[in-house]
Amino acid sequence: MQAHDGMYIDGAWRPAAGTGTIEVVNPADESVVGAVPAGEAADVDAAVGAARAALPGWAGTAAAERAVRIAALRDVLEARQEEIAQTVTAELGAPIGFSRMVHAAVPVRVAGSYARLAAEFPFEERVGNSRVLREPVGVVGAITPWNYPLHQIVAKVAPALAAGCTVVLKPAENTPIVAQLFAEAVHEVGLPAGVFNLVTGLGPVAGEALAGHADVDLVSFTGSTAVGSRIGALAGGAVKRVALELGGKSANVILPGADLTRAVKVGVANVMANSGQTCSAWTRMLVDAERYDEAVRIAADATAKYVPGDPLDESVRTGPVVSARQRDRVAGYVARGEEEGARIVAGGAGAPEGCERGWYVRPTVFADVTPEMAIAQEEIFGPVLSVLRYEDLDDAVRIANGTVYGLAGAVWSDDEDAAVAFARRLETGQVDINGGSFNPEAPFGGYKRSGVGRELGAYGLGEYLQTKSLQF
Ligand code: TXE
Repeated sequence: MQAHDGMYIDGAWRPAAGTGTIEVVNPADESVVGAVPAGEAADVDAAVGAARAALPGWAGTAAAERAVRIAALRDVLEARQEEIAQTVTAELGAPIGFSRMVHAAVPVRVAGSYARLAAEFPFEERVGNSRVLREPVGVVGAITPWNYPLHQIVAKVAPALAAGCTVVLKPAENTPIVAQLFAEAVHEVGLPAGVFNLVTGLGPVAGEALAGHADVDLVSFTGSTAVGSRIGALAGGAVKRVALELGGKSANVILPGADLTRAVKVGVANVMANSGQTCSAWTRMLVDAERYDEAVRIAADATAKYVPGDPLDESVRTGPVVSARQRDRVAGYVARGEEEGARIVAGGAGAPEGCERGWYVRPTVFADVTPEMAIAQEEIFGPVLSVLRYEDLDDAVRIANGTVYGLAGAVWSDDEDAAVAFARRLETGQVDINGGSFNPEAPFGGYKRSGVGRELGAYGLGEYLQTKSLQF
């Protein structure tokens, strides 16, 4: 796999300040995929300087012209989808079919939506005797995770560019090569030098230097709640804007009368996708006491079909998790669930059969989970589903809202109005009704400790704008 040994700064690949490198390892077989430079504060400084210098030109470029550039970027991402999918599979371990369908395809849709929005968004409006101008916030520091590596990049960079901001990206250390591919795409469409810059590196070094940089106007971060809270504190101290997309522990509430088989099977698929490494995954399934045993049986049967294997095998739906650390984290929670008295009905501890190499875990379902257990409270970030029992709708609301998180969720009912009424009671940023389907323009983000701000669509664009009013 081709990796650049420099940083993309000011429109060119430049040597890194230091000599340190980060090895990128394939989670499926532990082979080394490539190496990227480990950026330091000096690299971040150079990138922020380039972004600052490029800001007046880009902010002053007509929105319609910015839209044309974003549309061109979308086209390059589309043309390079197969290469992107292969790269994500090599770095993350996602099954190749999923990499094509989601990791490579969704960013094309998101970039396309921002090409449209840049052209159509009302950057100016009249409010009574005032003219309200929506102007770019300035230089954006974007820090992204590895779980949907290209999507997370595009969901920050595309709206920032549409708004007229310039960007320095620090991608996750596990998946930096797809970020380099993104920088190549930016280069190919000829965005002015300095509008987009890439610094690869470790979180506590390059990430921290970017988040704390005095000349960054907005930090947009997706990752763990622990790091997000630290970045929020840094930004708050410096009085700069911040957007945080953090963890989740979303509830999939199956109301009495819903199609149980469908709700449970779709619920299992939602948790097992991407080896459970999805912040919005419905990791808690809530079922009424009467149908609880039947739901557990369907969930166990459905999960048994997720047999882990080589992500390059087209028939495999479950790959490894991203790292040895992530595998150990999942194993720790599986052990914890058993200690707490939950009952394993599918999967369990240890590596799956035939997966001696690579960071594989067994897709697991816990029954008899009670709301206070750690496996029902904490984000596991692996293919582990907890099935909980509720007595009535008030109980279901109490359990669903009973964590510090509030990112996503689902409600199933044979009566759509009842499902919507229930969804109104949930403290969460997104709810899928009877399965839902991904809308790249619907606002995405958290209530409570799942984050601050929204991504995607016009709401996501709004994060990168500041408002000025002129009175007449
Ligand atoms: O996340 P980190 P990790 C959750 C999930 C997972 C856990 C740990 O539960 O098990 O987090 O994953 C950069 N200053 N999510 O350790 O560390 C880092 O380099 C500035 C949920 O991978 O938060 C990377 O680019 N930046 C999540 C990014 O932050 C720092 C997706 C995320 O890494 C930094 C990923 C610092 N001090 C993990 N430390 C989601 N919301 O989808 C790290 N980083």
